[in-house]
Amino acid sequence: MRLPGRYPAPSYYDPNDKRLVQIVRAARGTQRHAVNIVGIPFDGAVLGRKGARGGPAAIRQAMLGFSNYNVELGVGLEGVRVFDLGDLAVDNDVPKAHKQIESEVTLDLEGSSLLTILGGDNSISLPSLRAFEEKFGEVGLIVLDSHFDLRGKIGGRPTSGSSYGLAVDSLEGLDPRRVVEIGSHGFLNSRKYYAKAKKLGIKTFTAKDVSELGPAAVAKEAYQVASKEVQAVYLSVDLDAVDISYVSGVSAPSAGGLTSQQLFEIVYSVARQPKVKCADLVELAPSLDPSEKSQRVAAATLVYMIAGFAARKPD
Ligand SMILES: [Mn+2]
Repeated sequence: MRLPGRYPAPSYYDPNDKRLVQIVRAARGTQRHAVNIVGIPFDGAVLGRKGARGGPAAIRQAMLGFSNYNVELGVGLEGVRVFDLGDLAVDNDVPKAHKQIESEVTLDLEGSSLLTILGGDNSISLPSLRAFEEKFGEVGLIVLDSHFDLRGKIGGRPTSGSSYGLAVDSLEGLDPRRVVEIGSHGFLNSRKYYAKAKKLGIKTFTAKDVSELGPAAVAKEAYQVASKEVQAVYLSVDLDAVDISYVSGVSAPSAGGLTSQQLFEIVYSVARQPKVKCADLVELAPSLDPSEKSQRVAAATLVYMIAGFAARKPD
């Protein structure tokens, strides 16, 4: 079952400045050659502070702040097809919820389109990746996150910190040498999980690497690694990759993270690539940030995903 996604109405009408929310249309099923948006308001597996179930609604609300043209990129969104498939109604129980997510996301994946999934806690990336692998076979993965999220199950259950660990352990189509993790920094990870990443052959870029190499170079190399010899790449964005000064409304805010501009540049560059067929955006917990800054950064991230798709060269 799905509940329709709701967008606010613009407070004014200017024929020279159509707002982005006026481009988004509701749809019952996934559309071809389009950006399809689905929400998963679920935070039953979060390890720290809850609130991510409010993410999809808050992101849609914050979409009101955007127009359809980007001066820096020279990219317009007037011609892009954007459809909202609504929010999944999922069980509170983690294993049940994950089964539901896996079967629903399977329905929404489509080779000519970009499916954007609004979380929800980071645990939803695991069933989404499972659906992705079932649909496309051998796949690659690019992650933006302050944490490696390479844990195993805790208490027999997946958590918001285990998605990529369980994915590389259990998905045959996901070779860890096609996994790239961008954004680790500070005292936020353990030596053991870093060693696990290295042992598995996961490519890592720290937040410092992003500053030194530049977001565009990191995005380019990440895509080369993740897309090698596969037809489909999944992009997973944990909003806690961004520094706490921009994003405090997440379960685990991070001091010393990426700037929002760095995140946008990487997301845009990756979303432009033809093999990227699904992107999730997780961990926004709007109740933890009354200033509403975090949801604006999250919504802008979604807009850069849409812009990346709009800027793709026709096949
Ligand atoms: Mn995470």
